[in-house]
Amino acid sequence: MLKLTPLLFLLFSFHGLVAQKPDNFIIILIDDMGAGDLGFMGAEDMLTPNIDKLASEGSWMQQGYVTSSVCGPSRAGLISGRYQDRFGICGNFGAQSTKGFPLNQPMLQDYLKAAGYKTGAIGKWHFGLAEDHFKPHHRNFDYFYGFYAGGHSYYEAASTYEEAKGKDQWPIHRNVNGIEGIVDYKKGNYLTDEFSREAVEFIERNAEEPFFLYLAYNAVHYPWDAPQSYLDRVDEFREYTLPYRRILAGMTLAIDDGVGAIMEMLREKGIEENTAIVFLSDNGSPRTINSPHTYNTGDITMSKTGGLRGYKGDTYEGGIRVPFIIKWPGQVPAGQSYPHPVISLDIVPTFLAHAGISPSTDLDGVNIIPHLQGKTTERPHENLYWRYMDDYAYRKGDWIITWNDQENYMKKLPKEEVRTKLFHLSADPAQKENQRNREESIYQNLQAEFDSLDLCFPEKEFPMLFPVPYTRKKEIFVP
Ligand SMILES: [Ca+2]
Ligand SMILES: [Ca+2]
Repeated sequence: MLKLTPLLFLLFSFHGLVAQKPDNFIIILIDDMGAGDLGFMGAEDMLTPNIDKLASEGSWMQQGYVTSSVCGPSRAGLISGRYQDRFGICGNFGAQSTKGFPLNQPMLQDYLKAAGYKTGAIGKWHFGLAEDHFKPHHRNFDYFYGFYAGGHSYYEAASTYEEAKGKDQWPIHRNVNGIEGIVDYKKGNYLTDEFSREAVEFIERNAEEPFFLYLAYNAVHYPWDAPQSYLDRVDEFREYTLPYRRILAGMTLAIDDGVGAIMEMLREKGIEENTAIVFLSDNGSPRTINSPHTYNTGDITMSKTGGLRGYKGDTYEGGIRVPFIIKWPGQVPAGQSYPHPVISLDIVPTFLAHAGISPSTDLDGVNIIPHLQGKTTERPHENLYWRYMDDYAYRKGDWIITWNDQENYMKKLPKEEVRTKLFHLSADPAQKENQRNREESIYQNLQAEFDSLDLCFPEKEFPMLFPVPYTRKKEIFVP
């Protein structure tokens, strides 16, 4: 009997006997972009014509969440479709860490490569580097161009790890088909432009295949720096009073150019209509230079939260709600702003559903397409969970509870006195009115649901890769 590979099977099962290839998948992940940092989301001082166009040609998520308020855990949730606390990731793998993303937890590319997709990762890896098996060329990425650690200089890269130590100038790798290589990086080249160029070339090379491209810019993360050419263009666009807002605008424009170049290559190759693009940030605005040292909504920092409370590192909305766009011709309505909560966990199940792949484990996300198409008016998620070290949040409907250590270190409150707050997000999206005293039973209900989930993590087949959060398995913050 003829044995079909999963991909061939898919072709026949989805399209009858017409050998039409499945759609391509691109994830464009930005590092530390706030919900107030894009033109179409209301940032009048940001020049983002290509990203704005992407949003107008697709749907953008009014309540687009990620699973963590910092880089590493957020990426782990996105790439697995599961809350990363399930498999022990509740912190960042630093450059010196001996740990990495668990081998027994599938990532999106593991599924897609097995189904015949060409897989490419470009940019920041951040899933571990201490052992070979943590690295992208051993995790089913046919092609990788980028760096393994969490932060990087935009203009310089060393050729050895010894040389790079302490400078965030890690070697830039180009790994092809399982062979690791180090690039002779030309000093002065701007890393954002290099990643864009690599992404465009990956698409050009693989236009005939079904492909998956994971493009993880390290911009607009620290160190904040943009070449003069981008600064000149944003200066032409408008005047900036905050010098770092101007630099951020330049860095953002570089990403926008990259998005434009990717779209152009898709059109040139005639695959724009057959390619899904998800664009999102890994966490909210960082507290940065010019930061107001206040725990409340600032919106005068370099990066802006768009009026949301809190920043990167907080489980307030400003830390976990991000710009989030899906453009997918024929699948996702154009020009829609989708009102219900959507989370990065939904990307894996959405792509796998299209590719006809059944995941080998339960996923926390859902296939978002029927929701975006209006085939169901139900919310994709009734409950959502967040945990980052001591911080946590749990949303049920429009109620959310949240505990944040920022009040410990910013307001100098002893941890024991920092209380969990309750907000109603549709009535109070800026989280100004703590409703806990008025709605104690709602609070108790959400807290109990949060605890019952949180106490199960990590699941028994996974080690805890970071110190157990202080609040887990204790009830010291629950009166
Ligand atoms: Ca980040
Ligand atoms: Ca925090």
